[in-house]
Amino acid sequence: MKKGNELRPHIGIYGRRNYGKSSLINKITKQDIAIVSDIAGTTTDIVRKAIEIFQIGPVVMIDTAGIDDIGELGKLRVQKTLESLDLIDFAILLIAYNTFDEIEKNLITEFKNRNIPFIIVHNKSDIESLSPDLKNKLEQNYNVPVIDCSTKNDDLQSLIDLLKLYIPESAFKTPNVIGNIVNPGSIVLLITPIDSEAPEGRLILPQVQTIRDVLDNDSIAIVCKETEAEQVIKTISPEPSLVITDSQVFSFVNNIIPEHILLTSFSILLASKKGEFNYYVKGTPYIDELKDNDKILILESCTHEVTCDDDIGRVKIPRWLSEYTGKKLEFKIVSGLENIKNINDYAMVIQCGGCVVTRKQLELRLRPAIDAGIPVSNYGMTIAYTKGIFKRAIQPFVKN
Ligand SMILES: Nc1nc2c(ncn2[C@@H]2O[C@H](COP(=O)(O)OP(=O)(O)OP(=O)(O)O)[C@@H](O)[C@H]2O)c(=O)[nH]1
Ligand SMILES: [Mg+2]
Repeated sequence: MKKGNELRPHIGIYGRRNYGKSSLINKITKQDIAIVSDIAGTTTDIVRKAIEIFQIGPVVMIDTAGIDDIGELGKLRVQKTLESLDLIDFAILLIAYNTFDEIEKNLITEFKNRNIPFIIVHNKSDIESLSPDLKNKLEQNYNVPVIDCSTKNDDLQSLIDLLKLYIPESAFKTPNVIGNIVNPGSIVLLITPIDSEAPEGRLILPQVQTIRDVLDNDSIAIVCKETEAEQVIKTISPEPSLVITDSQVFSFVNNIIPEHILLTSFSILLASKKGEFNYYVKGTPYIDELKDNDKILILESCTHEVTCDDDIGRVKIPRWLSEYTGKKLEFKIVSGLENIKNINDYAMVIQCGGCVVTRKQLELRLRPAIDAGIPVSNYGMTIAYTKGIFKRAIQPFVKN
């Protein structure tokens, strides 16, 4: 499935066929986005729509196929619906006709397994309103709000108010880590090589996001290529408090930036915004333990033509890791949300910066590896490690 809109909370709607999931999406978005019909199984594919909810801001709504679908194709649809749980920050469980049994219970178990907050919406109240007994029972059992509505008659304002209240702030606010490192007014020097692999006419997403973070922190961003970096360092006054470089020129930049100036890379910065920073810090030194024939799983989150330099995961990291360890290593690259099979076969997992995915998505992506006790690292930290500058590169994020 295509990803993107990494800063928007993703809200998924789940429930049985024909209960009004698509109607609900249309009502919330005030648009005819999803096909609605009285034939059960109308929605067969995941439908995503970026919308703006007043006071929450931009979100992505995800409509899914009914969780009770049957037959060969139906089972595949249910599987797709369950896979979409790895994308979302918040779920709406839609019920109707006061029906709540194993199907709904299992869905809630799936939400809970992934720490997905949710609310329960009883629809079609114009046909049968939510019984006070069921409402009480659900509210007590699950400790979540349960509301009654009709997508046919109601304006759903109370649902939108609930969403505002219940969507966790962490789903739409990414921490501004620059603010934890430097004071407002400080100069931050960003080093971005422009070589043949750089995308034509633009900067890649992690660089753009970092510039925005620097500005949000009322700091000053100076951007140059590595070829001008030494000159910039010598001429600007006061000197930069922090230098953020593209990992690929880490060694070079490490040599020209005086030791007392903090230095890190775009992807390590990203790892501290989202992802599993502490696990990466713990997992990266495992590089020294790698043995011949160990398998390394490289996870890249994006369709790279959009954002990243795919060469890093596919060519450079394998090369640098092999050179550094002197071992014969095997690499497997998995992109996007492609299924990861046999996680226990891997000695180590290395994740990209994840600039196009939400924090939650990255967290869920790495969970199987972390649960299996497999060391995880990320692109920036792995590169820093193989270049002997790991300690310096994570120093800005280590609390003294
Ligand atoms: N009376 C009444 N009918 C509704 C309500 N909400 C939806 N419907 C009708 O229920 C039928 C199914 O609605 P959909 O929105 O397509 O349901 P869905 O859950 O998306 O169904 P699938 O895509 O098949 O899983 C349509 O005929 C809707 O018009 C409601 O609140 N009241
Ligand atoms: Mg539908």
